[in-house]
This record gives sequence, C-alpha cells and structure tokens, in this order.
Amino acid sequence: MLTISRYQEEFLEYLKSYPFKKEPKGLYAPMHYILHVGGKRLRPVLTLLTADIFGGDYKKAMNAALAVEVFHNFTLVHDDIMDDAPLRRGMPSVHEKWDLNTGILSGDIMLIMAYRLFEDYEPVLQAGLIRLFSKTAAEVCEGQQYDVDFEMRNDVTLPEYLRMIRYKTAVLVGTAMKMGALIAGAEEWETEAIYDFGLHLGTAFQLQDDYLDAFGDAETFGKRIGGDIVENKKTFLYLTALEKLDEEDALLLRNLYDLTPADTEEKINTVKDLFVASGATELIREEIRQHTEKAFESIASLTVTEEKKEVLLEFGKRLMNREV
Ligand code: DMA
Ligand code: MG
Ligand code: MG
Ligand code: MG
Repeated sequence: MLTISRYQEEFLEYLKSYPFKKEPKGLYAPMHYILHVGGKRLRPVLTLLTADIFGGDYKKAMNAALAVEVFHNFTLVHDDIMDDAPLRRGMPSVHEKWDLNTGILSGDIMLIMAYRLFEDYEPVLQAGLIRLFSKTAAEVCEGQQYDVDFEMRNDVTLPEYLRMIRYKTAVLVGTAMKMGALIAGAEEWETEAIYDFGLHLGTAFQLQDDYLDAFGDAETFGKRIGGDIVENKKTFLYLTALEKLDEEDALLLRNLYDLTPADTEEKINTVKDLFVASGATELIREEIRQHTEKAFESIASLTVTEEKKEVLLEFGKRLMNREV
C-alpha cells in the first residue's frame, strides 16, 4: 500500500507522460489545459487505491484511473457550459478561454479518449470495465440533465435532489472504485460493497460541494462563490431552508429564485443569510456526516485487513472536511 499522496504523484507522472497527442493543438488543446491545470485527482486515486486494497497491481489500474479522470474532466467542461461558470480550478473555464463550440467538441473528444484507454485490457476484463463505464456515463449525463431541469422547477423534493446527485456525481465515485476492484479480480460481492462505499462517499462529496459553493473561500475553492444561487440550483441548502423557514421568509427565498433580481450580489447575500437562519447549514453538516457513516458501514463486512479499511476511513474523513 502507498500513501494517498504517493498514489497522487504516481498518477500525475503517468498523466504527464501519456501521449494523448504529442502536440496539443485544436480540440486537444483544451483537453491538455484542463487535465493539467490541477484538481484533486480524487477519482483516479480511488481506482488505484482500490486495486491495491484487493491485492491487485495498482499499475495495471493506471489506464482505468486515467479513463475515469478524463471522463470526469469531460463532464466538467460541459458542466461549466451548462452552469454558465466562468472559473474552474482558479482558471477560466474552457468555454471562457476558447468558445462555446470548442467547449462542446473538446468535451466530446475527451469522452472518446476516455473509452480508448480501455483498449489494452484483456478481452473479458475490458468488456466488464466498458460495460460498467457506459452505464455510469449514461447515468452521469442523465443526472446533469436533471440538475439543469431543476433550475426551472419549483416543486423539486429532497428525495429528487438526492437521486439527482447520486446520478451526476456519486455513481462515478462508486465506479472509480469498482473498476479498481474488478482489475484486482475481487469477488463480486466485494466489488458491490466498494461501489456502495463510493456511492455514499460521492453523495457526501456533492453535498459538501454544494455547501462550499455558497460558503467556501473563493481563492481555495477555485470556482465562483454563489454560482449555484445565481443559477437557481435546487440544492440541499435551498430545499431544506424552504422547509424550515416560516411562511414569510420561505416566500422571500422562493421569490429570490423565481423572480431573479437584477442585483446578483444582493441575491447571493440574502439567500445565504436565509440558509444560515433556517438552520440548513447545520442540517447539511449532519447529512454529510450520515452519508460518510453509511459509507463506512458498507465496507464493514469486507475481509481486507483493518489497516486497509483504515486508509478508506481516513480518506472519507478527509473528504468530509475538505475546503477545496
Ligand atoms: C457536478 O455538479 C457534477 C458533474 C457531473 C460535473 P456541479 O455543477 O456542482 O459541479 P461544480 O461545482 O464542480 O461545477
Ligand atoms: Mg457546475
Ligand atoms: Mg452542474
Ligand atoms: Mg458545485
């Protein structure tokens, strides 16, 4: 077993040396830009780590880890178009730096490149990995569509929101880990247990992302603070606040979303005040804690060593308290 930061370093080395295109030009330039500009490398690290946990060779999982990371970056390029987001990782988002068409097509190229990364796996394993990957890719796109559909709807429920984030975010975290387990040749029930772990962790991760979108530090977060509020995203904070506020304040919050006032900064500040006053900021911490707990429960029955489980627990705890 390596330390988390060591997996990260090994992955970055591999990414740097991978010959997607020797000279990043045209549609490959944005791909190069977004892949190297930074990011937490959370998902690929999880793939490598899981391969190791189940007794496999993490180096064999490198291409799958890269596929997961390239796919994730494809979703980010398109996500920033869908969310009208100017910043990503502290840099202009791809469609801001280039243009809309380049954003769309370079995203598409990344999706294609992600699939190509499975070419070197032996046929049976390859088929399994691609089957899982395709299912997940379709779910992520579906989740992303719900996310934007919800902007226009004012009857979104909390269960609908939780289902939406499971699709857009959590399934890829589960899949990143399940791929590592498949590559290591783990038993089927083990691959399912680790997938569940990833699902819960991914859910906690997105809840924290939504929290940071309103209350994070702009410099560290690298994205525009308040973007979700500006875009009328129906997040846990919004839905819980609506439920907890008295009638008058709930109407105020609803109107700030429905009527989209001209003064964006004022909208952001008033909405944030309402999130705090309603107790939603406390409740989201509790929700994050519960999903992290459920993640831990999913791996309780695994027969891997306690030391290995500890690495997963540490990882979960770190994510729960992240600022980036
Ligand atoms: C993230 O939703 C989901 C995907 C699949 C990119 P988001 O818009 O909250 O992500 P971010 O905050 O990174 O823009
Ligand atoms: Mg976004
Ligand atoms: Mg989005
Ligand atoms: Mg977000």
